[in-house]
Amino acid sequence: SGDPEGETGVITKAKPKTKRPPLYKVLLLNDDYTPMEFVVHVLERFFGMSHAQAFEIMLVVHKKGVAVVGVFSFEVAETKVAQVMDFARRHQHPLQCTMEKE
Ligand code: TYC
Repeated sequence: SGDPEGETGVITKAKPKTKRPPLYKVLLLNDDYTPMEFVVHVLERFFGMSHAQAFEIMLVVHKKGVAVVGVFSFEVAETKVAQVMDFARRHQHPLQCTMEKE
């Protein structure tokens, strides 16, 4: 409480601004060519999912076109996207992974 600005007569409260960093959704996109088992493997390997979890999310992407596979800090999201894109490219699959601010 108090009136740190003075003069206005309006009671204000000084709030320590602890702005936390924004989070980023990592998205996996469907395509017609990447094998389902490859996508399941990607989700297990890079997103720490169980086989059952990975299969479930893979099917969501397959049916709906896209799904959020994780939410991370900018740096971690960027790394995940790069890892998935590199792994897909090395195996010559067109799998696409991207990120967007939450
Ligand atoms: N649609 C692919 C198929 O039928 C499977 C697939 C699922 C591809 C998820 C990409 O992110 C993806 N083989």
